[in-house]
Amino acid sequence: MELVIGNKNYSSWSLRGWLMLEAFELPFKETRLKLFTDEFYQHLSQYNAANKVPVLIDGQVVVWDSLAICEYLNETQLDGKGWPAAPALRAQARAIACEMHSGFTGLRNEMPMNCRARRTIEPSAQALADIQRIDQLWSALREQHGDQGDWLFGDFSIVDVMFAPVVLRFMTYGIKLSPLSQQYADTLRQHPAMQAWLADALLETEFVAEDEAGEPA
Ligand SMILES: N[C@@H](CCC(=O)N[C@@H](CS)C(=O)NCC(=O)O)C(=O)O
Repeated sequence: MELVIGNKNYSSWSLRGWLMLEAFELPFKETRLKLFTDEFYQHLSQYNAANKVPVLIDGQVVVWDSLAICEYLNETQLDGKGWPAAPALRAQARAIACEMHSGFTGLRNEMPMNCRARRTIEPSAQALADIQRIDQLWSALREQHGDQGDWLFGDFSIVDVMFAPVVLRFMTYGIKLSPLSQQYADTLRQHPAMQAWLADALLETEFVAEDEAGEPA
């Protein structure tokens, strides 16, 4: 398999596809493109007109969306182990992953992922509501599943993959969380795959103006 991604410092959607492969120890070749360059769009145009990363290529199969990549790998490589086993928990996990995939626009717009930076911002009411919702979700899930493992549903799952960039956004903008949520954020940030991503991100030198926000902390 091959995964095409953008800059590790900035590309939050790429991190999801990449973490799914790395955390579940699935072998793949990584192709990293520089976001928003001519080379980026030229390379992506060979797959389809969506022109976005991440893209997973598995033989004749091309999957060009982070959540669809997680689902594809769950079905083809993991025998369903990417989600909780019980149908009720699986439905809840999917709802949360979809909420992350399609929502939290205040947070996403105002706090772009920027691994190397440490910034302060004044979040809008919408971004504050997003932060509060995520904090409540994480705390409630950790309270519910804390005795079954370190992750939101006990075992590591696609839900943790979906929230990985949020953990890095909170790190960059110094967002304060409740104790259980902070503990979870620290655990996810310390995951060896996340540490490897961060190490690579810190070696990058490209500056993407549209993904820079806030004042130096
Ligand atoms: N829904 C997509 C979103 C992917 C996305 O927006 N990727 C950004 C990079 S982080 C991108 O490729 N942007 C290029 C562009 O918008 O031209 C997913 O989940 O993969």
